[in-house]
Amino acid sequence: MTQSVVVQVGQCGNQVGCRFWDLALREHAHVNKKGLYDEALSSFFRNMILWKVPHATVCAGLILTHLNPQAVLVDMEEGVVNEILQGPLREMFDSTQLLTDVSGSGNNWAVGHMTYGSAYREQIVDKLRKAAEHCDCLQCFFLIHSMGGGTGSGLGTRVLSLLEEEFPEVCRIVTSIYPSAEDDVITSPYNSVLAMRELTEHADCVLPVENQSLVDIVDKIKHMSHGGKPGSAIKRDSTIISGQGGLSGTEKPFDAMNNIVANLLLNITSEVLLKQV
Ligand SMILES: Nc1nc2c(ncn2[C@@H]2O[C@H](COP(=O)(O)OP(=O)(O)OP(=O)(O)O)[C@@H](O)[C@H]2O)c(=O)[nH]1
Ligand SMILES: [Mg+2]
Repeated sequence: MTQSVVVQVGQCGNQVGCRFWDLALREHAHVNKKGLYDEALSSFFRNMILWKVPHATVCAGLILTHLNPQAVLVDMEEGVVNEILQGPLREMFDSTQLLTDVSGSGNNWAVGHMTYGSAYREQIVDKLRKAAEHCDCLQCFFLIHSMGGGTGSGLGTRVLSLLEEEFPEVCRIVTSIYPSAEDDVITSPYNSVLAMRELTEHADCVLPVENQSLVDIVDKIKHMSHGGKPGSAIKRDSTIISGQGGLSGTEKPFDAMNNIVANLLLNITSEVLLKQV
């Protein structure tokens, strides 16, 4: 069975990443009602008790204990990662998977790419290697980041080139969130262009997502679910845009948009996550 590692960089990367983990668990729980740890789940999560038993092999039928997402969380501000550590997913991550600084990249690609990229190079490589070592057969890295923010665009693309350097044979799939025309980050067009060049050089596959399109889709779905269109098939608490019933608790401003991206990622990986069911 192959495994994937998710690398979430910057505010946007981490917020989208969390929606992904939340929805992945809900999706899997929906089809695996007995709560068993199976091979499908092992492609994205480690079952911690199992992994503490020497020579244990992953096999279907084991009870879920403590799940640990195969992820590395990087942000040069602490806020979002701290929020994750105080939220419903807090039990899942451990400190070896996290890398934060305090001041952020100030929406500046160069600060993320050059300053933090150089300062944290060793630590990032170390965390990526640790995540890779936990996998029997590492197939893919999923990088999630924004093109508009300094950390997401700058450090995110630096992480991408480090992945290529360290794991040239492992596939790199990047989910890049592009800014909308009304983006409040004034430098986002510059950051996006600089990051785009790096993507063309170092990514195997890029899934570009435009924030404006997400806003439009959320508006449309909300309109339909509130009876805007007769015969609408979208439920009010549909997981397409809503985190209701999930681990997220109260909805934050970007949640509905991020749920769409998380759904997109789940659809790509569903073959892996649901293979066993
Ligand atoms: N879809 C979506 N877009 C986001 C989210 N958070 C921020 N953005 C967008 O991402 C861009 C800003 O990037 P951030 O990810 O906030 O910045 P960062 O990577 O943390 O970088 P610095 O704050 O400069 O260190 C803007 O275009 C925002 O609209 C999110 O959770 N979802
Ligand atoms: Mg930030």
